[in-house]
Amino acid sequence: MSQWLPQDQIRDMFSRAMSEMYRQEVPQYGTLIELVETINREVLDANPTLAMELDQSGELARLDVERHGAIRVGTAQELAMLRRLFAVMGMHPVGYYDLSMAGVPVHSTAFRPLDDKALNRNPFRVFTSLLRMELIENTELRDRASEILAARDIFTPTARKLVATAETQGGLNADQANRFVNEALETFRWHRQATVELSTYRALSAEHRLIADVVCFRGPHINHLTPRTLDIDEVQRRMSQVGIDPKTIIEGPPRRRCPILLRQTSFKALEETIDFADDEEGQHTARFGEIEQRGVALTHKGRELYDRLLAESRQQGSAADNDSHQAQLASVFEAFPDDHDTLRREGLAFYQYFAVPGVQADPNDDVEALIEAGALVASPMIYEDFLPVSAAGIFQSNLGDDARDEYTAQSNQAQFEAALDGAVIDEIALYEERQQASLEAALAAFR
Ligand code: OOG
Ligand code: NI
Repeated sequence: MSQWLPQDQIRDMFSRAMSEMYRQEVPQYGTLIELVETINREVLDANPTLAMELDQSGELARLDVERHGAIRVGTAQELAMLRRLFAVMGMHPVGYYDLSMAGVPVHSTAFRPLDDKALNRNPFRVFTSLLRMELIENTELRDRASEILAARDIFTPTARKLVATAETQGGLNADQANRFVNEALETFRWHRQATVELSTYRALSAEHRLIADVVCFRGPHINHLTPRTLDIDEVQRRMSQVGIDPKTIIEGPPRRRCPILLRQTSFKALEETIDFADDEEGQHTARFGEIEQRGVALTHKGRELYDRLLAESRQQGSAADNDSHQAQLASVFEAFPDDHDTLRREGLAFYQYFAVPGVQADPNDDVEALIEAGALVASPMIYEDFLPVSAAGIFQSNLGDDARDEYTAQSNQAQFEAALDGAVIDEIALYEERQQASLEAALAAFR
């Protein structure tokens, strides 16, 4: 046995510590978690088959701990150090999201675990955005922002040291891991004290609220921590009963028999009192709440169909309320097959294959024949990533009415990767690999 604590365990410790910290920082988070847990229990009680399927795929166990958070950083150095810090916990940058086309001057990735075992242990993800400084038009303000960012270190000295230790040793022992979790948490903590005077905050905020949020604080406070629900429509309906006011529409695909990708809703950011460096007091909104429901991951072909139908629905104009929005989406998405056999056969979605114990079969048979014969089961592979259009909707709903039009900048993955000091992993390639590996393992069972 290795003397190092498994990365999966460090990530699990970290995600629990983060949840505890956020519960204390944002009381509504606790209320939301209770509502989601209640509704998840109701769904499972009412659907024993679903409960059994989730149990078999290992998803039931992860449901209660599953969270994603989000942060926004200001410099390449910060992003590159985060990459190293998350790697200690087995989290790696997956996917590239350009949000400038939606009027948000950032591009992003998600740090998350990669393989089946790690995902089932704890799929904790952090959506991480980097401010695109070149999109600040006012050069004086841009220089001021760069100066302010250059003067801060968002990592504690001990966190930096332990990351380096993990890299050279190849891991952390239990005591080091405990310290690492506590020290890493500091980077994500909320700070009521801004690093700048109120006037600087106001000037940055006038350029874009998000710029002020990234630049004016000691660190990239975690701005939401999202639990996963099995029924987002029900959560949306019942949020107001627990005193939470959700955004108007649920982002993503409509409700379906076979959920696909990701549906999300959020509630408005808190108004928080900030102490500025010149002893002035002011208000800032940074933190909000969000809920998500995850469905099956789509192949390139499936994703193209999703993007096309979403665009079609958006062209019909935005609906006034969630019910009409969902009705409009549902009618457009009738063109998207809604049973797993068709989704699989048409190569629209990813599946994990399992050999049914005790059934003899010829491993050279066609996959569909093996499924037909009851030798092989295909279980939907959960989408582990994010959706740029949805993310833009979440950003905008929380930035308020002053959200602006598109930036003309091009998406720039190469620039993002240079800042990250590493490549982002292609999410579709990962699903493909996992699907293929599960099929090979299942077929090997028949030999
Ligand atoms: C991130 C918003 C995107 C999601 O779930 O799509 C996001 C942010 O506001 O920093 O978290
Ligand atoms: Ni989110």
